[in-house]
Amino acid sequence: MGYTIAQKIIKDHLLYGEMIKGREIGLRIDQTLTQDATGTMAYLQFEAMGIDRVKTELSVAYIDHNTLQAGFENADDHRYIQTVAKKHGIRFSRPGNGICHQVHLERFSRPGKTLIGSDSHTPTAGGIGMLGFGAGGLDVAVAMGGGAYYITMPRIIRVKLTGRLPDYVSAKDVILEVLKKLTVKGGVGAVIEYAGEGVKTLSVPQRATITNMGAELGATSSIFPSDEVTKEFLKAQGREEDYVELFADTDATYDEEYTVDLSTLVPLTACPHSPDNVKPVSSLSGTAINQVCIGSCTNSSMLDLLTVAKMLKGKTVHPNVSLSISPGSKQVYTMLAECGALADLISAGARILECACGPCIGMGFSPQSAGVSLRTFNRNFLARSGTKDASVYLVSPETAAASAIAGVFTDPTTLGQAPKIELPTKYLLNDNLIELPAEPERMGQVCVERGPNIKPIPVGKAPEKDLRTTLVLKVGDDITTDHIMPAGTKVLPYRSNVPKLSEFCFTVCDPAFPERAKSLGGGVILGGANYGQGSSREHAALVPLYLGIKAVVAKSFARIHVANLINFGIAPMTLENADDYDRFSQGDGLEIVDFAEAIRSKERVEIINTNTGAKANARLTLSARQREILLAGGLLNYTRLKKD
Ligand code: MIC
Ligand code: SF4
Repeated sequence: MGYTIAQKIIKDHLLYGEMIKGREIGLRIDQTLTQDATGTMAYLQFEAMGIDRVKTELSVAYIDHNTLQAGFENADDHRYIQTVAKKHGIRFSRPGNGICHQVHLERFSRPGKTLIGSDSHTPTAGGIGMLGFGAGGLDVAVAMGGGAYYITMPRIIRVKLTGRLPDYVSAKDVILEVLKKLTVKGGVGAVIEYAGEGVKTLSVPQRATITNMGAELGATSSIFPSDEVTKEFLKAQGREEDYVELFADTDATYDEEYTVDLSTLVPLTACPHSPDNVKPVSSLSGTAINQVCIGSCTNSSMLDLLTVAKMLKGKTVHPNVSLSISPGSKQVYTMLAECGALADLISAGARILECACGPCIGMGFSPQSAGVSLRTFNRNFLARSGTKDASVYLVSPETAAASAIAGVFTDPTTLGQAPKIELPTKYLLNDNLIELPAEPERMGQVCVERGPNIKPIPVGKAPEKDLRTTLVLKVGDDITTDHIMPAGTKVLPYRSNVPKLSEFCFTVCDPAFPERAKSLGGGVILGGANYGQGSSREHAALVPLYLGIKAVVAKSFARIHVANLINFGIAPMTLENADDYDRFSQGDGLEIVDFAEAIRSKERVEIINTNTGAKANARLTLSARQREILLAGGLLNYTRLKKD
């Protein structure tokens, strides 16, 4: 039987386990990346492991998220990451060099290799045929130390692309179409593989837009074949030698298959507050808008911004609209400047932001009260923009530009013929903002600088024999990590200060939660379906740990978050019968007899509501390794125990 693309890469990197769907497997990781909002924690954990030098082929630390420096905190964290990277063999992409996924795609991604990153959009690299996974910082730290990265052997969903995109319809519309079909839960446990004749018509940056938003499907990863188009891109990036051809075998089999005919697609938008709430742009035509943001790791490539520049040339952004543009990388930014496109953007009235995540993570550019914001980003979760009552719509760069000029939702296909954009056959190559690490013999001379904002990391404890506690919070379906641990200008500076960060935990849902959890000494959280979707931020587990959360019971969990919970010693338990959710109310007393023993050896536990006497069964779907981690009180303790 033949292999799919992902299966081939997995087979080449398999360290533990068997390639049987649903079983846990351990993979050798070739490359890692971190960004600054998760990186500080990842490197603190790497240091705690006591390993001198990274063991990967390549590890890169990017500074792209926390670039608004309203106090000393972010700047201190950047300095810490710069020095720790220099000491331990990690390349450092300086602030100003661009968004991690865009820069990695341009300069380091390699078909056929594995990559994990402490950021959920790491599968962006699938656009070049690399198998990328978003992971918690601790998992990245372990991989940097040469340890395996564990995932559940995925099922494979094949999305066959046929035809060619019409004028003004773009890669963003392809992934929005897939999100409409599969929803934010449809990719759970799966790798999405793109195939078919339509693949050839898409450039690598377009493919990367599609794999990037596979994260929004809940997918483990997404990947395209590595073909002539990939080769051309690598050649234009001066890296032709990194090319390897990679296709699925013709007799490979798939768990699910879908076809998307590119030629029938229309401009789409994801309406508030979920990336799968997709409608045609035309259905909103004429609706007034206040803000447009173009950029993010999804849509900030040369292709995207050249298209926008052509559409804005000689025009003026509508007076009711504020337009921001954040180029994805220094390469993109410099090339836009050199070819004059930047001047076209500036003169149309675009507010040019630095090449970083910016408004995508709520770092400035929050919309006005009850504002309507069109963004080329990948997430429109409630409050993520920094304005809780704003309505954020996800759109393509083409829809964004057309609407920015008109001041109302505008379907760009109504504009007639689209501008023709030629992608460069040679990109501007200058890696001067990527600092190399110290030579191994000099690493002892590097002094790691730590600011006062870096506070000790909470460490988990072994589970209690019997768990008697309180249901400290009950929440609904599709809770994102932005609900659990919000980001934005006010909160992000505290990513290395868990006590301070804890004041913001779950406040989007319930402002009283942090105080209540503290006064009760913690407890259990009850969630609905797809609990923990979105970002890879391990703070969404680390902070609940600090607040005393012992277990999370939910109807179902998102992949990265469940791994983070286990890494920090919080037991994830899945309700056997989703209706039992209704048998529990916030504030109820809970009891799980023989809790520790259940974690050691049982598949299920009985949860007793000590207020009402109601009972519910919950599954402990854990591998033997995960059980040991929970029994040790988390992965750091487990790794230390293994070392001794
Ligand atoms: C995001 O898009 O939500 C982030 C910010 O990039 C996160 C990482 C983080 O929270 O630091 C992600 O996607 O993992
Ligand atoms: Fe940055 Fe936004 Fe991409 Fe996250 S999704 S890495 S915040 S640009």
